[in-house]
Amino acid sequence: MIEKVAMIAVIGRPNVGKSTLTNRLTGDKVAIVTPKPQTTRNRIFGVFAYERTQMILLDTPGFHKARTRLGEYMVGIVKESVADVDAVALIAEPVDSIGTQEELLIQHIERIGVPAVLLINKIDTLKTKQMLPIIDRYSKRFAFDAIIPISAKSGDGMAQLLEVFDSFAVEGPQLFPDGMTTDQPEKQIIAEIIREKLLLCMEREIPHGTAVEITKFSERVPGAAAAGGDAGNDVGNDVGDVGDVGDVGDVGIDGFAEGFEDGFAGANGGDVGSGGVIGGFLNGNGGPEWGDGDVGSDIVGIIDVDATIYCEKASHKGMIIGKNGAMLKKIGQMAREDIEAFMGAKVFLQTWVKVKANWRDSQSSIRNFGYTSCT
Ligand SMILES: Nc1nc2c(ncn2[C@@H]2O[C@H](COP(=O)(O)OP(=O)(O)OP(=O)(O)O)[C@@H](O)[C@H]2O)c(=O)[nH]1
Ligand SMILES: [Mg+2]
Repeated sequence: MIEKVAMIAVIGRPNVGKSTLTNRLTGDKVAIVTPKPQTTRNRIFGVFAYERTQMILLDTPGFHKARTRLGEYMVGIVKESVADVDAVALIAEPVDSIGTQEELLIQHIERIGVPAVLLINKIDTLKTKQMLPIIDRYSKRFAFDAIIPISAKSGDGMAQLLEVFDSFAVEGPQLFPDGMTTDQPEKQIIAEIIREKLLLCMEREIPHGTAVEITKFSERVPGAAAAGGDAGNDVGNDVGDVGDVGDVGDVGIDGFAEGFEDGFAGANGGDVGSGGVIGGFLNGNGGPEWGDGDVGSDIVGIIDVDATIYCEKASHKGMIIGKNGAMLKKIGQMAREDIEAFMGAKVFLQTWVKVKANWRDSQSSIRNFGYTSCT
């Protein structure tokens, strides 16, 4: 029986493990995780019950010196989140110095006057005695309510952390229904899965300049006549349509279909220029991380997903597509496996790549891609 709620903003520089911690405590993969900084772009709720408390973690983008309007948006989300919660969990790398980003965040916490705990993450990477100078340095800088060494990866320190988080809970009814682990809509989670694969597969600035838009998300009725053939026709038509858009627009679009043989066979009707349409079978057993549908739905049929990947330069587009479409195929396969595991259903995924120059500095593009303020 939930009687209390604790809203805790998880903040810190990029790559410290905010999303890893949010996923671990939530027990679901609500946020994507990669070894690259600036993975998270939006505020993501991770919801779970701890004893009689509903815990609502606000996973936030990494705090950094913004160089684009998207960066400014991300930093704004962090500041907004801090102002909105019962407590803040500042996560830091286990290093014996307070970095610029940590210092700026501590100053922000001081300004807002919100209770704060410091989580020193990744302690699996160092020896216990190396912890003491780190704790000492931070405790001299700011009166944190607690300083807890943790490993979001291994789970060390979670029991203590949960007790401390619970101490910030306030009386009140639960804000999310039982079993709901995030506020992210399915379409958004699917777009994020594709972005995760882009971050994992692409190097340097390329993945940071990508955004993913889901343009179709629909369920085929199970057992409906000629489902595969329909899919094929759909694919062929869609591909043709997209080709037209490419002709009219500034740059062409190259597409790739990933799914079932039936759909693939039909997909050959499309005409999309160099990228073409490539299809294939996959085992569909899914990645281990995307859970069993707690966050997803109970769809039992086949789900058609069309996704457009936007990047910033024609050269980036070429690299995302890869030789003979090999890279886009790999990204599509990896994403489809995870989307299937998340949705608990078969997925027919088509991906397209389009260039939108400097979109990260365009307010309207940023908004169109779903990066809109959460308040
Ligand atoms: N060794 C170790 N690695 C960790 C731990 N926690 C997270 N990581 C790794 O650190 C990297 C970044 O993790 P994320 O959870 O994406 O970090 P983040 O703070 O959300 O990053 P942004 O969204 O970019 O701000 C990933 O490669 C994680 O596997 C930990 O406790 N130990
Ligand atoms: Mg993150």
